[in-house]
Amino acid sequence: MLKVTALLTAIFLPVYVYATADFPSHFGNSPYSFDKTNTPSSTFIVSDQGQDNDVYLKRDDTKTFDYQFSLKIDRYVGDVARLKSNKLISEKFTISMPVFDVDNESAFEDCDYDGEPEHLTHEIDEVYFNGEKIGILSGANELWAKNSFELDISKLNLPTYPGEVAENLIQIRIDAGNEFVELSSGTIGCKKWAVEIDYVTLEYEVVDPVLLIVGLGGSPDVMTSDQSNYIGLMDKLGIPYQIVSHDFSAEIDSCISGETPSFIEHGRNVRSVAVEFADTLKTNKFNLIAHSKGGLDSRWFIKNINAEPLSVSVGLMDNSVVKNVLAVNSLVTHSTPHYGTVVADAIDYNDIFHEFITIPVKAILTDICDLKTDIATEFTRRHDIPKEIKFLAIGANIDADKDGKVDNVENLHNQLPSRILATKTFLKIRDVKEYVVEEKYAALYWPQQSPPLTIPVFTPVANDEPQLNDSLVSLKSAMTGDATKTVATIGNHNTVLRANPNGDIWTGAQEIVREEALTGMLKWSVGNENN
Ligand SMILES: [Ca+2]
Ligand SMILES: [Ca+2]
Ligand SMILES: [Ca+2]
Ligand SMILES: [Ca+2]
Repeated sequence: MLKVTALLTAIFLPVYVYATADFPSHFGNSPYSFDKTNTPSSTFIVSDQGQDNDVYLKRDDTKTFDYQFSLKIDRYVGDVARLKSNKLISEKFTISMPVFDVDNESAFEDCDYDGEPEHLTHEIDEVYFNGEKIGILSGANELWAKNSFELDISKLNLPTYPGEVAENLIQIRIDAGNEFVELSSGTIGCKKWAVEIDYVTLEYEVVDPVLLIVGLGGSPDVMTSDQSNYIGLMDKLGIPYQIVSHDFSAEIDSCISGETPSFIEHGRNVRSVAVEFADTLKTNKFNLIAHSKGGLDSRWFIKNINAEPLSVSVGLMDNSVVKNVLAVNSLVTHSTPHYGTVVADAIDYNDIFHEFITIPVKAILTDICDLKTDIATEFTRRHDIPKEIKFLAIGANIDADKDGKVDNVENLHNQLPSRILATKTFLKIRDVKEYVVEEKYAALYWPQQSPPLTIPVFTPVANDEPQLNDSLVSLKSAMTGDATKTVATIGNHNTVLRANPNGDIWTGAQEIVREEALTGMLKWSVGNENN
C-alpha cells in the first residue's frame, strides 16, 4: 500500500496536516498512471492488478471473452432516479483504459502455412460492458493509447441498499475481425493481433450525503416530519442522510471552567456519527446542515478532522480496500450563535434565569454557558471554516410586523413556551450587547466580615444599535463573517429551519437551502461549477 500525499490539500490548507489516501499504487506498463489524474474513490473505481491486467495476449478461441475486468462499487449513493431528476448524479459515467498495440493496419499473412497469404483485417478488439457491446478499442502499432467510453448512468450497476456490493464487468474480445476469416486452405480463423490493457476505470459524479446536526438539548425532533421535516426534503432529493442527535450534556461545567466542553463533546459526537455513516455508505465526504448550537459543534468537527485526519474506507480496487480521509464539502447553519447569545450571558448571570426554570434548562446549563457571547466569539475565531468549504449562514428575525414585541403567530412552534418570555429574550438581545462583570465588596451583606468579601456584579452594556433576532440568537451572531454567503430571514428559532409551503409569515429558509444546493453556491449538483 502506498500513501499518496494530496498536494492540493497542502497548498490550500497549509496549517493542517496533509490529507492522505490509501490505495494500491499503479502497477503496469502504460505511461498514463491513473493516480496522476485522480485518486481512487467511491466515484472513481479502478481495476489495475486483476489476472487479465498487464498481459499481452492474442485471442483464445476457448473463451467467449479474452479479458475480463471486474469493477466493484460498494458506495450507496441514494435513490438514483430521484438524484437524476434533481441533477444530483451525473447523467453519464465514463469507462477509461490505456491499451497497448491496437494495430490499425490490415495485413497479408500466411496464417495456415500453405504458401498463400491471407488478407487479414486490422485489429478489432470488441469492448463489452455488463454483457452489452459498447465499441472497439483504438490505438496504434507498438503504442499506448487511452480509450474512453461514455454511457448513460442507468447502465451502471450501483448498490441499491447500504452494504450491497455491485459488480460491473468490462470484457474484451481480441482480434474479433479475424475470428471467422476463411483462409486459403479453407479453414476458418486466424490469430493475428495481440493487445494489452494496463487498467480499467469507471468514473461518475454524485452528491455527498448529508448530516443533519441538531442544537441545544440534542433532540432529533427539529429535523423530523413533525417539525421542520428536513428529512422529507432529503427523501425527495434522493440523498442519504443521518440525523446527528444526542441526549447528554458536557461533563465539565463550562460556566466554571470558561472552556467549551459542550462544543468538544458534541463535536466528537458529530465525528463518531460521521465515521459510522461513512462506513455504512462507503464514502468520506459530507454536506452538513446544522441548527443553532449544532453549527458550533460542526466548527469543532471540521477543525478536528483537518488537524487529525481520519481514514475511512471508500471502495474496492481488485479486492483491496481503498481509503480516504473524512472531509466536508459544504456547511449550512440555521440561527447558529457563532458569536454567542446574550441570553446565555443573562442565564449564567441570573438576569433572566428564573424565567427559564419552568423548562428543563438546568440540565443543559453547562451547554448554555458555551453560548455566552465572549466564549462563543473566541471559539469561532479559533475554529474558522476553511475557504474551500461552501458555507451558508442563515439568521432570522422573529418580529415579522416590526412592532417591538413577539405575538402568538410570530412565536408559533418556537422553543420558548410563551410569547411573553419570547418578547423578554427578544428585547434582551435587541438591547443588550454584553455584560460587564465587576467584583464588588459585599460589605452591604456581610458587614462583619474582615477582610471584606467580594461578589461579582453583572451590568448590562447597551447595544450600539438594536439587534434583530429570532428570540434566542441575533441576526448578527447567526450571519458570521467567515461564511461564503449569509441570508437574513423572517422566523423564530424553530421556524428558521422550515420550508413555507402554506405562505405563512416565515421566509422558508429551507427552500433557500434547497435552491443554493441545487443551483447555487453550495454546489451539491454535479456539473455546477460556474456559480
Ligand atoms: Ca495461407
Ligand atoms: Ca496488436
Ligand atoms: Ca496494471
Ligand atoms: Ca411583532
